[in-house]
Amino acid sequence: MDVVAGNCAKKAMVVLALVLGLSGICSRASAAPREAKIGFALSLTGAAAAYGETQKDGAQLAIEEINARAGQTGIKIVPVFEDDASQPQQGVNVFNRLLFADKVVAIIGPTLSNTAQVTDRIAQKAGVPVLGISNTAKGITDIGNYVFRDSLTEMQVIPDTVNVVEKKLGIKKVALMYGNDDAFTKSGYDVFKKALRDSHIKIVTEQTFAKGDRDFSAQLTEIRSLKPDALVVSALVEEASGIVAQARRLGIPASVPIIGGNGFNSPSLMKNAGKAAENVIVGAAWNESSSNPLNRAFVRAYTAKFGSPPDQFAAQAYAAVYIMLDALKRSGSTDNPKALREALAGVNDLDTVLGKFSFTPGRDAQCKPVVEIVKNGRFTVFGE
Ligand code: 1QQ
Repeated sequence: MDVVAGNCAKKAMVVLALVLGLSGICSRASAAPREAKIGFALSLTGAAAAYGETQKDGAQLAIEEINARAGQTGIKIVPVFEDDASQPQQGVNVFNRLLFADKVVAIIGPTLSNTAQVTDRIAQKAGVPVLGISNTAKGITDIGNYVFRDSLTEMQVIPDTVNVVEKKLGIKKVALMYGNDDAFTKSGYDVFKKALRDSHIKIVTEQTFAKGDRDFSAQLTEIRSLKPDALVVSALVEEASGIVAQARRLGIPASVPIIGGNGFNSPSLMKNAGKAAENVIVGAAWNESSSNPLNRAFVRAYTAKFGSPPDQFAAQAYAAVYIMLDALKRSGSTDNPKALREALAGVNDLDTVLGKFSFTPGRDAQCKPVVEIVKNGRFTVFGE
């Protein structure tokens, strides 16, 4: 009798232990979501800091929103933010740290194509996905199948910009200016040149400059003497601001529009160049006024948190974190870079602040460009 009772008690204890154990597992699963460690390589200092700062803000907002719902999704994003200082060599140091010390499951960034063309090879070799959020130069995703971007390339945006400008303003001859020491500014120059030729618009002069230049009077004086219908510029925003301000100061009239590539998409253009930035025309991947409900909520939340509205760079960073979340959910893991790569390749028609988002077979962004014009210090829609 005692033996039987003892057996029963033992069985009951085993059952109890199982129940407690299982419920322990279950409650652990809902209480502690799986952590996805994601590296961010952003230009928080140096020539591209104006972009990196809003990228960090956009990413941080998305991470906060996602982590607030981690109980439901089962995924918590643990970011590791690093500053690539707008320099390829610092980008290499940052990538090495993120990949081999922090062991992140993916990297978002780096800010500049000039850095990405070096760093993304390291991620490719390590088999860890990298998602560019502002790389628009040709060839970045050709580095390999672990390299993605949610930023439209110059090639995807500029021909459209030139078309819209040609149709609306009927320009016939332009002056072309570009930075000859940067992957993005050179790529933008190549694309502008081809698009202008395709539209039978004459290039009356080509002028160059380099990162860090502050005085553009020699180039602009030459340009002024040739009386172009428009000034076309491929520059990062620091140099773009100087060129725009000095062009007007040197007497290139406001009736001669200035047309820029992706580097112009930062509101620091208006902050630095003031009134001279009025009527600048630029192609973009996103505009603040988009009526997409996700975008309206994003603009509201961002403005409330940071005190000024987001720019395109913040929007692309914010979208990238949600693209990662979508892929992480489908990959079935938070620490398997290979599975995450496969899942990223499968992102399809995802609702984002950039609109419905998919990757092309070559892992570039597939979303709609917009042509903007600066009015009263804001980027407004000029045409689509
Ligand atoms: C690039 C760019 C820059 C203007 C943005 C950071 O588009 O480097 O590709």
